[in-house]
Amino acid sequence: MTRIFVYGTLKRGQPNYHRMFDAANGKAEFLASALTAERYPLVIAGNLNIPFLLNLPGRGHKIHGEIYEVDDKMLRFLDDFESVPTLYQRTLVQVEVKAWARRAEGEGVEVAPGSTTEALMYSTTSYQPDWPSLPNYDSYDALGDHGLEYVTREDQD
Ligand code: PCA
Repeated sequence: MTRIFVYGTLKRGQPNYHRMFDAANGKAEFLASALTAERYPLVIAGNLNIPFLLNLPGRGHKIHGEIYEVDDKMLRFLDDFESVPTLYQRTLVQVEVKAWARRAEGEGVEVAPGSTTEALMYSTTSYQPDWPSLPNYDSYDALGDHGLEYVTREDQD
Protein backbone atom coordinates (compact mmCIF):
# COMPACT_ATOMS: atom_id res chain seq x y z
CA MET A 1 0.00 0.00 0.00
CA THR A 2 1.16 3.51 -0.86
CA ARG A 3 0.00 6.99 0.07
CA ILE A 4 -0.69 9.42 -2.74
CA PHE A 5 -1.59 13.09 -2.50
CA VAL A 6 -4.00 14.24 -5.21
CA TYR A 7 -4.72 17.90 -5.95
CA GLY A 8 -6.44 17.90 -9.34
CA THR A 9 -9.05 15.94 -11.24
CA LEU A 10 -8.65 12.91 -8.92
CA LYS A 11 -9.99 14.78 -5.86
CA ARG A 12 -13.47 14.13 -4.53
CA GLY A 13 -16.05 15.94 -6.64
CA GLN A 14 -13.66 16.30 -9.60
CA PRO A 15 -13.94 14.66 -13.04
CA ASN A 16 -11.60 11.67 -12.53
CA TYR A 17 -12.44 10.83 -8.90
CA HIS A 18 -14.58 7.87 -10.01
CA ARG A 19 -11.53 6.20 -11.56
CA MET A 20 -10.04 5.62 -8.10
CA PHE A 21 -13.22 3.86 -7.00
CA ASP A 22 -13.57 1.60 -10.02
CA ALA A 23 -12.66 -1.83 -8.58
CA ALA A 24 -11.28 -2.86 -11.98
CA ASN A 25 -8.46 -0.32 -11.44
CA GLY A 26 -7.50 -1.47 -7.93
CA LYS A 27 -8.22 -0.13 -4.47
CA ALA A 28 -8.15 3.36 -2.95
CA GLU A 29 -9.18 4.64 0.43
CA PHE A 30 -9.42 8.24 1.67
CA LEU A 31 -6.99 8.96 4.50
CA ALA A 32 -6.87 12.72 5.07
CA SER A 33 -7.31 16.19 3.69
CA ALA A 34 -3.95 17.93 3.43
CA LEU A 35 -1.87 20.65 1.82
CA THR A 36 1.65 20.64 0.49
CA ALA A 37 4.32 21.71 2.97
CA GLU A 38 6.03 23.66 0.16
CA ARG A 39 4.56 26.22 -2.22
CA TYR A 40 4.17 25.25 -5.88
CA PRO A 41 2.57 26.87 -8.94
CA LEU A 42 -0.69 25.04 -9.75
CA VAL A 43 -1.77 26.06 -13.26
CA ILE A 44 -4.40 24.96 -15.76
CA ALA A 45 -2.85 24.43 -19.16
CA GLY A 46 -3.14 22.96 -22.64
CA ASN A 47 -6.21 22.68 -24.85
CA LEU A 48 -7.74 20.10 -22.49
CA ASN A 49 -7.46 22.46 -19.46
CA ILE A 50 -5.42 20.01 -17.43
CA PRO A 51 -4.28 20.97 -13.91
CA PHE A 52 -0.51 20.77 -13.51
CA LEU A 53 1.47 21.30 -10.36
CA LEU A 54 4.79 22.57 -11.66
CA ASN A 55 7.78 21.15 -9.84
CA LEU A 56 9.07 24.60 -8.90
CA PRO A 57 8.98 24.54 -5.10
CA GLY A 58 8.92 27.95 -3.42
CA ARG A 59 6.70 29.63 -6.03
CA GLY A 60 2.89 29.88 -5.99
CA HIS A 61 0.91 28.57 -3.03
CA LYS A 62 0.67 25.63 -0.69
CA ILE A 63 -1.72 23.37 -2.60
CA HIS A 64 -4.80 21.82 -1.03
CA GLY A 65 -5.65 18.20 -1.78
CA GLU A 66 -6.39 14.77 -0.37
CA ILE A 67 -4.31 11.78 0.71
CA TYR A 68 -5.41 8.30 -0.36
CA GLU A 69 -3.97 4.91 0.38
CA VAL A 70 -3.79 2.87 -2.82
CA ASP A 71 -2.74 -0.68 -3.64
CA ASP A 72 -0.08 -1.53 -6.22
CA LYS A 73 -2.67 -2.18 -8.90
CA MET A 74 -4.21 1.27 -8.47
CA LEU A 75 -0.78 2.91 -8.42
CA ARG A 76 0.03 1.25 -11.76
CA PHE A 77 -3.34 2.32 -13.15
CA LEU A 78 -2.81 5.93 -12.02
CA ASP A 79 0.74 6.05 -13.43
CA ASP A 80 -0.64 4.92 -16.76
CA PHE A 81 -3.66 7.25 -16.62
CA GLU A 82 -1.44 10.25 -15.78
CA SER A 83 1.05 9.32 -18.55
CA VAL A 84 4.02 8.95 -16.22
CA PRO A 85 6.81 9.83 -16.93
CA THR A 86 6.03 12.01 -19.99
CA LEU A 87 3.13 14.24 -18.87
CA TYR A 88 3.68 13.99 -15.11
CA GLN A 89 6.39 12.56 -12.91
CA ARG A 90 5.61 10.86 -9.63
CA THR A 91 7.59 12.42 -6.77
CA LEU A 92 7.66 12.07 -2.99
CA VAL A 93 6.50 15.22 -1.17
CA GLN A 94 5.85 16.42 2.36
CA VAL A 95 2.23 17.27 3.09
CA GLU A 96 0.59 18.87 6.12
CA VAL A 97 -2.48 17.04 7.31
CA LYS A 98 -5.62 19.14 7.85
CA ALA A 99 -7.95 16.35 9.05
CA TRP A 100 -7.61 12.58 9.16
CA ALA A 101 -10.43 10.25 8.19
CA ARG A 102 -11.96 8.52 11.18
CA ARG A 103 -10.67 5.15 9.98
CA ALA A 104 -7.08 6.40 10.03
CA GLU A 105 -7.44 7.48 13.65
CA GLY A 106 -8.30 3.94 14.66
CA GLU A 107 -5.16 2.51 13.10
CA GLY A 108 -2.48 4.07 15.19
CA VAL A 109 -1.28 6.51 12.55
CA GLU A 110 0.04 9.88 13.65
CA VAL A 111 -3.22 11.81 13.95
CA ALA A 112 -2.26 15.21 15.24
CA PRO A 113 -3.80 17.77 12.87
CA GLY A 114 -1.01 19.81 11.37
CA SER A 115 1.38 16.86 11.43
CA THR A 116 3.52 16.38 8.34
CA THR A 117 3.64 13.13 6.40
CA GLU A 118 5.07 11.89 3.10
CA ALA A 119 3.04 10.99 0.04
CA LEU A 120 3.56 10.50 -3.68
CA MET A 121 2.29 13.20 -6.00
CA TYR A 122 1.94 13.73 -9.76
CA SER A 123 3.78 16.95 -10.60
CA THR A 124 5.63 17.93 -13.73
CA THR A 125 8.94 19.28 -14.91
CA SER A 126 7.96 18.80 -18.56
CA TYR A 127 6.02 22.04 -19.04
CA GLN A 128 5.91 24.73 -21.71
CA PRO A 129 8.04 27.86 -21.09
CA ASP A 130 5.01 30.10 -20.52
CA TRP A 131 3.29 27.85 -17.95
CA PRO A 132 5.08 29.28 -14.88
CA SER A 133 3.55 32.69 -15.70
CA LEU A 134 -0.03 31.41 -16.06
CA PRO A 135 -2.53 32.28 -13.28
CA ASN A 136 -2.00 29.90 -10.38
CA TYR A 137 -4.33 28.56 -7.70
CA ASP A 138 -4.11 27.10 -4.21
CA SER A 139 -6.92 24.63 -4.80
CA TYR A 140 -8.18 23.09 -8.04
CA ASP A 141 -11.81 23.03 -9.11
CA ALA A 142 -12.65 22.00 -12.68
CA LEU A 143 -15.70 24.30 -12.56
CA GLY A 144 -13.98 27.25 -10.84
CA ASP A 145 -14.24 30.97 -11.69
CA HIS A 146 -11.32 30.57 -14.11
CA GLY A 147 -13.80 29.15 -16.66
CA LEU A 148 -11.24 26.58 -17.87
CA GLU A 149 -13.41 23.51 -17.56
CA TYR A 150 -11.52 20.21 -17.80
CA VAL A 151 -12.13 18.24 -21.01
CA THR A 152 -12.68 14.61 -19.95
CA ARG A 153 -11.24 11.76 -21.99
CA GLU A 154 -14.73 10.73 -22.95
CA ASP A 155 -15.30 14.17 -24.55
CA GLN A 156 -12.15 14.09 -26.66
CA ASP A 157 -12.48 13.17 -30.31
N1 PCA B 1 -4.64 14.32 -11.64
C1 PCA B 1 -3.66 14.22 -10.62
C2 PCA B 1 -2.60 15.18 -11.05
C3 PCA B 1 -3.36 16.25 -11.72
C4 PCA B 1 -4.62 15.60 -12.12
O1 PCA B 1 -5.55 16.09 -12.71
C5 PCA B 1 -4.26 14.67 -9.31
O2 PCA B 1 -5.47 14.88 -9.22
O3 PCA B 1 -3.50 14.83 -8.34
